[in-house]
Amino acid sequence: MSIALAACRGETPRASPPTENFYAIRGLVKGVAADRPSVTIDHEEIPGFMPRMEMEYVVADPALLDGIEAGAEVEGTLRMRGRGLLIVRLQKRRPGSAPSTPAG
Ligand SMILES: [Cu+2]
Repeated sequence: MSIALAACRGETPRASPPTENFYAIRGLVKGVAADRPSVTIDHEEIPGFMPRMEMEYVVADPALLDGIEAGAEVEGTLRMRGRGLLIVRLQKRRPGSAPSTPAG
């Protein structure tokens, strides 16, 4: 049994990381928790991924929360790796600015 498993797994020894997907996220900040660090966002629909909802997202770096406070309109990038969600980019939206390109 263990031999069969080993053979199966040994087929391709390359260490491929879990699939990563990136999504643009936009919404209104409801709260910031610098100690986690995380941000709660009432976000717009993320097409093909999530309906509009309010939820807490962990951020990749506490520095991403600099200048972000409740009530701020923000946009950013959400990374989905395996089943882990992480905000890897976050910035305030400037009033009247054109929508940013998805490429960021
Ligand atoms: Cu969500």
